[in-house]
Amino acid sequence: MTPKYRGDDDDYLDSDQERGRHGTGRVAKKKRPQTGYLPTAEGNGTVTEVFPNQCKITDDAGHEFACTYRKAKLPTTEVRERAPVAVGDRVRFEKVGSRDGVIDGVCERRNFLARPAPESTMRHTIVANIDLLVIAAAARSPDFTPGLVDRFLVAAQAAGIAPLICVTKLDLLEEGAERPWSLYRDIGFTVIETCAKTGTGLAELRAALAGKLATFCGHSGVGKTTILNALLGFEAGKTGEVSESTGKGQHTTTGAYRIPGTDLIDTPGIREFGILGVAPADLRRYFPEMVGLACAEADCWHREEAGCVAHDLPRYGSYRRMVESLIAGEN
Ligand SMILES: Nc1nc2c(ncn2[C@@H]2O[C@H](COP(=O)(O)OP(=O)(O)OP(=O)(O)O)[C@@H](O)[C@H]2O)c(=O)[nH]1
Ligand SMILES: [Mg+2]
Ligand SMILES: [Zn+2]
Repeated sequence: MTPKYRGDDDDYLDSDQERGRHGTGRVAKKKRPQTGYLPTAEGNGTVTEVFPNQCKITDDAGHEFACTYRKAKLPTTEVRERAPVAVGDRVRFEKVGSRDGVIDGVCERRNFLARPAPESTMRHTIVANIDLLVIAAAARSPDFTPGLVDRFLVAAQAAGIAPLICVTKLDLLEEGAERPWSLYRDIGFTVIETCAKTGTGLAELRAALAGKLATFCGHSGVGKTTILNALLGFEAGKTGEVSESTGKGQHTTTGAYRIPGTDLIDTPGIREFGILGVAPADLRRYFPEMVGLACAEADCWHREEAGCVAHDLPRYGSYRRMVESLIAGEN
């Protein structure tokens, strides 16, 4: 396989080289038709890891292949994808020898989680065909960041993927300290408090994951890989210290990958998560606490309308920032 890009940025396509090549700006507005996906039954392998020019596939017998792409046969999408496939994609591939292959078809996706690739006009599909998005956020080091959690929650719901909030590093929380994540439980989301060091919450997390293809996402350094290692009881991936000077993780995991022999997908920490494919008018549907509010206007967008009763909700600021940026055509 080609060596993985080992930059210190979010992941390989966040690198300067890619920035220069594709320019800056927003996700392309121009839509290309989305055609060419195969029926799921025509697949004979599943993508477990994606590299710049090839990917890793596991066939239905559990054998691994390093695959390149027969590009002319792959689907075209409404926006340019930064890679022809994503982890979790069901594909049709032709074997070349016992360890290599060529992908000549991608099957329809049941769902997918995507964001605008940073500083480019491309879409970055992080994973496809998953059952559960585990949104990892640390209680401390780095501090709990509701903004990113809210964005992942919106993206998961919009994609039809069940979200679960996994609070990590409970051992670092001072006694009696506030738990800002309780709010999410009150709203109705599943929240599990965990600690990889002491084992707190691991049984509960394991039960929630059972039988599901789950993806762990969140900021760098929150302990995604550490908790996956703890759940599995072996070192599935490398972990790295949180920087003392910045209080942030150091982007230890550099690409999304499915841990061999498991239903668990680890992803690299991301700095920000832009929302794609959500119309401003639909955003309120993904804030369950806003559904059924008794605002004066029946179709209230919860902005400056008279008689709006959403302004006192704890996540109002987060909603408002997101809806304004969607209206402005940002994400
Ligand atoms: N005290 C404490 N430290 C933890 C816990 N879980 C993880 N850490 C530490 O947090 C640091 C970051 O852990 P990683 O698992 O590498 O974090 P990550 O989310 O995978 O980070 P990226 O791969 O960069 O996205 C490591 O030094 C871990 O030892 C925990 O439960 N308690
Ligand atoms: Mg990691
Ligand atoms: Zn309102």
